[in-house]
Amino acid sequence: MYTGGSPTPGRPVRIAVLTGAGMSAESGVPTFRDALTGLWERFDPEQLATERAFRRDPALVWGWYRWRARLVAGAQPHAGHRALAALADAGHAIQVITQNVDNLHERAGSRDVLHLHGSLFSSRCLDCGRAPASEPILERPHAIPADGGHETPPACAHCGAAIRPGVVWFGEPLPAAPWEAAQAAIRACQLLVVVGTSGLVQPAASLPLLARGPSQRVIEINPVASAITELADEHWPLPASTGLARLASQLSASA
Ligand code: BV8
Ligand code: ZN
Repeated sequence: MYTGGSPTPGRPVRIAVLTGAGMSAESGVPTFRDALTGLWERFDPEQLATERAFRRDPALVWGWYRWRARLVAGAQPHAGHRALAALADAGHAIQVITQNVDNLHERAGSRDVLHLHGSLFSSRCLDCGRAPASEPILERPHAIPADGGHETPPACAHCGAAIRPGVVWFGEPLPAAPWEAAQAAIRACQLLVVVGTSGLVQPAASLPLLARGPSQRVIEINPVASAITELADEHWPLPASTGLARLASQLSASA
């Protein structure tokens, strides 16, 4: 039961929501570790999601992201994504902060989503950093690669280097603006809801520590315990869609 931050009935609640790969699972988007099937099965995600892997075999890594982007394009936001968008429409001050690189929060109607780990849909040049004229990650022809994986990345029109996915790879710093804004939102929130993350990837996993103020509460929504659970005031052992729908109904009841 949300009994936190004692918002005044009828007054909007300041809510920060930190989501991980589990938030997209019910939309059919595999979690980060599940996204290694077929050609990529033999790889460790922490080895593949790196600049080093891309420089070593650009077609293997670009092919992996193209495959993941196709999965996202074919997926739909679920009731949990829509519940978050509805809470904002109902006047609550909601800041969605995601570790995910998909666009499901935006497609459900959430605005100003903070992407701590970048996005599949913001490719840029590996060397000069320029964005291509049009986003190539979903460009046709989807000539599905013969081996189901390798696809040569396009070349930068400016310098000729390879175009890379617009995600944050392991060993790369998080983008400063979303990172700063996420910390500020969590420090200022009355309620932090952590959804679908194992809490293993730093520095994102340290964010819940900023919501330990006396009038703040942390609720975790995850079918199983995670590294976040011990930091949370409440752990709801529920999938994201059910947990967020329940939160929305409790908040509208208290309004
Ligand atoms: C950095 C984009 C420094 C790419 C990603 C040793 C110790 C500590 C840290 C480190 C270390 N060695 C290295 C590090 C740092 C490293 C790190 O944390 N490594 C970990 C693995 C040990 N971090 C970094 O490298 C970061 N950068 O530190 O830079 C720096 C500073 C200055 C200058 C230079 C460098 C960058 C990290 C970002 C990496 N990029 N994504 C891509 O997507 O391909 S992270 C990637 O993995 C995802 O984005 C995601 O964030 C993460 C996976 O985590 P989760 O989201 O939690 O997903 P997971 O599958 O683990 O868990 C899913 C959960 O959902 C589960 O709990 C499950 O129970 C639950 N679930 C399932 N179904 C549902 C559900 N929940 C609800 N409903 C359901 N239906
Ligand atoms: Zn370039």
